[in-house]
Amino acid sequence: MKRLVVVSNRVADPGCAQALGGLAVCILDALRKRGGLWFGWNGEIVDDDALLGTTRVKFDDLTFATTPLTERDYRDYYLGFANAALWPVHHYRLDLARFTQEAIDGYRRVNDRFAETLAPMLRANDLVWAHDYHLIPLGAGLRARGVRNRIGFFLHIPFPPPDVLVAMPEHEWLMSALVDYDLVGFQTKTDQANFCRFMCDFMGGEMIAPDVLRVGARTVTASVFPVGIDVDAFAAMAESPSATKRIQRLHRAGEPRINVIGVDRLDYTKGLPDRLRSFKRLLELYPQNCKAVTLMQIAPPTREDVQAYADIRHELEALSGEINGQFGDFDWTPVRYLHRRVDRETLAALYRGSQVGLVTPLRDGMNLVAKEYVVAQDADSPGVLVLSRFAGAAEDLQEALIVNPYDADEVAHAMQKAIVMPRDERKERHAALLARVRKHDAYHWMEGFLRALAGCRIPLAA
Ligand code: ADQ
Repeated sequence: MKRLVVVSNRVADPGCAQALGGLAVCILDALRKRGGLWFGWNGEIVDDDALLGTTRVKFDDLTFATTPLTERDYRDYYLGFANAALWPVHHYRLDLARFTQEAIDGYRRVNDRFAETLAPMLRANDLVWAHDYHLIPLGAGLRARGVRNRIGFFLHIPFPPPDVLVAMPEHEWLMSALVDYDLVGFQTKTDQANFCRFMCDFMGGEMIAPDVLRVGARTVTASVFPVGIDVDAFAAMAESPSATKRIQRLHRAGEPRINVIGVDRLDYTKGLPDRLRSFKRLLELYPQNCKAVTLMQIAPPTREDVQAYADIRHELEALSGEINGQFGDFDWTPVRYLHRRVDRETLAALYRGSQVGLVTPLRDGMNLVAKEYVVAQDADSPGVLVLSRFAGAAEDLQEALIVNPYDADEVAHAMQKAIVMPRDERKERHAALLARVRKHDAYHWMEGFLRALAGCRIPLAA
């Protein structure tokens, strides 16, 4: 089996297994099976270029090679281009995108440095797998340094329609870098189609086989690999005795009959203000829910150095205060908003103790919360998933109640339908959803990608 080299913006800390998300666990598992190397930023920021060394740590049979960023890199590459330009553009939010030359230069600089550091660590037969929008030009940087290995790239976020993408300065440079990979993986068919359309309409590419594009002298495979979760591990957490105790506590605390749950990083793509407005409409359109239904929204802070994130936080706090002020009573708080991280066991228990899972992003690559909610349910009396049509997960999870998150009344009606749904229908929908989540789990995703990458033709020498 070929050695695997994973490159991502952040490298997971293998010493904190409890804190790792499902994807990190599954990548670690693949690395353990094949033996491998994980390379990327260690999360530290230094103020001097002279301190930019690479640290190698061996953990079991794996090597973790990590490097810090300088303050300038953090500002320009990470905050400036990755999070203030690429993230909004890829989520169709040109209105929030900020483009500066410093940010683009910083993005080039860090990708170049990563390629320069990584290239000498590679062996002839390694499979190289780069992750996400922070590292789009990494493959091109490696090729420029003579690396001829199979290199794959997976985009965890959406790929926007060409007309949105062309509004971004330097999009040609950036997108032409993608064809230096042998395999580019997407979450959904929509993303794959947007990519192929862009390559054909704007870069002179042509489809030479299903999923295979020729662009200039390069041939690249573009396929769909929907991300999933570690189903058994998450189900075990939701069914553990400590989870059961937590659920009992949840129901004793405020005595709400029905709990609706939302769990998202506090990000403008997740549609949190629209979600609160939909909940308000639920209380207005179906007043019988007053004192009977609570929305618990867990939204930990993220990227707080970017202005758009501070704005969304204020908006959310104002809206939850407004709803609680207008509808709340001495013995009932309609919206419980927690602005912090929660450990995964508690999260699993909260999902299981909630009759409605509300996952309503305005745009999302996949959305793992939707899958976690399904897996955490008691199959004998499961809750109902209300899912945005703009989450990648909606392409597969068709037995959820699919909604348009921009339409507050539609979401309110769906919530009401979920609240009163007969048990037989809940069981039927849940069984179908669980089968889909199980089929496309984290291992299926990882194995599928690596098999496709290993099967790509070796690039010809220049
Ligand atoms: P994210 O935008 O981070 O991921 P998502 O897929 O929902 O979105 O994953 C979030 C993860 O963080 C979930 O595992 C969730 O349980 C966890 N989480 C959220 N809030 C938490 C809290 N308060 N406490 C603890 N854990 C919390 C990006 C893309 C997605 C894509 C994933 C994976 O934006 O579209 O699905 O990558 O490819």
